[in-house]
Amino acid sequence: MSNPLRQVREALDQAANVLVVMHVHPDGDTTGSALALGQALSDRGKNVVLVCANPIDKRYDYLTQGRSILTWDDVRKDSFDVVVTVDCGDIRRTGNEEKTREAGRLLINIDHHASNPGFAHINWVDHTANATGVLIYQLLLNWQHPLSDFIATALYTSLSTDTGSFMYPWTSSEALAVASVLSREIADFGKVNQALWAQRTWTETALAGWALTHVKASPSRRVVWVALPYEVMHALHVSDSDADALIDWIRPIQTAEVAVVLREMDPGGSVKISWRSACFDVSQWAHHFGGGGHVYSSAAVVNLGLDAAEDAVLKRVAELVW
Ligand SMILES: [Mn+2]
Repeated sequence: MSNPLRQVREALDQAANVLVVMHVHPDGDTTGSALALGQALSDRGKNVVLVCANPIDKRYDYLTQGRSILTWDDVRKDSFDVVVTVDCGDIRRTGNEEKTREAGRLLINIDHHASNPGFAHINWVDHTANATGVLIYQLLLNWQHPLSDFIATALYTSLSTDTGSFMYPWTSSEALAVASVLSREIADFGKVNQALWAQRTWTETALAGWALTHVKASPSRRVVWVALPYEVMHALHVSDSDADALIDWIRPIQTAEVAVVLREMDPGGSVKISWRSACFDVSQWAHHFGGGGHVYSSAAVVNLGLDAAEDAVLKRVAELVW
C-alpha cells in the first residue's frame, strides 16, 4: 500500500471542489486543521467549503472571524470531488454520516485517533501525531506550501489545544518542534496564547467552583470523578465547551491516575462520559460504552441516567485501579 500522505496529496491535487468536514462539538484541533487545510486548498486554486454540525466556540474567534463555516443543511449531494474529514475518530463524529458519504465521489479521513476504524476511501490515520494539525502540517510541507500568518495560527491552535498547551504528559518533541516553526510565522503570538490559555468564561469559572466542591475519589484517591447533574448545568448557564473543560480541573489532582467526568446532557437521559489518564488505556473503557478516543483521553455517551452511568463506569475502572 502506498504512503497515505501521497495518496491524500494526489487526490487533492486532482480535485477542483473540496468539502472539509469538522467534528461535532468542535475543538481547537478540528477547527485549526480544517481552517488551515481549507486556506491551503483555496490558495492552490480549489473551491473549498467547510462544514461543521455545531457552532465554533467563541474562544476561536481570532481564527473564524470573516470565515464561512456552513452547517449540514447547506450541503447538497454530489457537489464535491473530494470530501475530507479532519480529526473525526469515527464517521458518526461528523454529525451527518449520510452526507459525508454522499457529498462527493471520494472520501478522505485525516485523523490521529487510535480507535479510528478507517471509514474512508483514503485513510491517513497516525495515532503517534499529537494532533491532526501535525498531519496537515506534514501535508503542507510536502506541497512546499507557504505558512502564512493565518495557516500558522490555525495549526498552532490545533497543536496547542490537543496537548494542553504542550503540558500533557504525551506531548512529543515533534509537536514542540512544529510549534516552534509555526510560532515564527505568527504575527501576534502572544494574542493567540492569551485567547487560548490566559482567559476563561465566568460560566466555566462558576462550574469549576461547583465541581471542585463535589469531586469524589476512590479509597486510594487514584480515581477521581465528578458527576454533573443537568440541573446544575442549567442553573449556571454552562456551555458545552465550559463543561468539556471541567476534566482539566480534576485531572491534575496529585494522586489522580484516572479522572472521569460524567455529565447529564438532558434530564434523566443521555450522559457524556470523559476519561483521562497518563497511566491506563482509557480508550478500552470508552469502547466498552460505545465511544472512542485516544489511549490517554476518551469519551462516550450512554443512555443510562446519571446515577446508573456513574455506577457502571466506576465498576469498570475499579477492575484495574481503585
Ligand atoms: Mn485531535
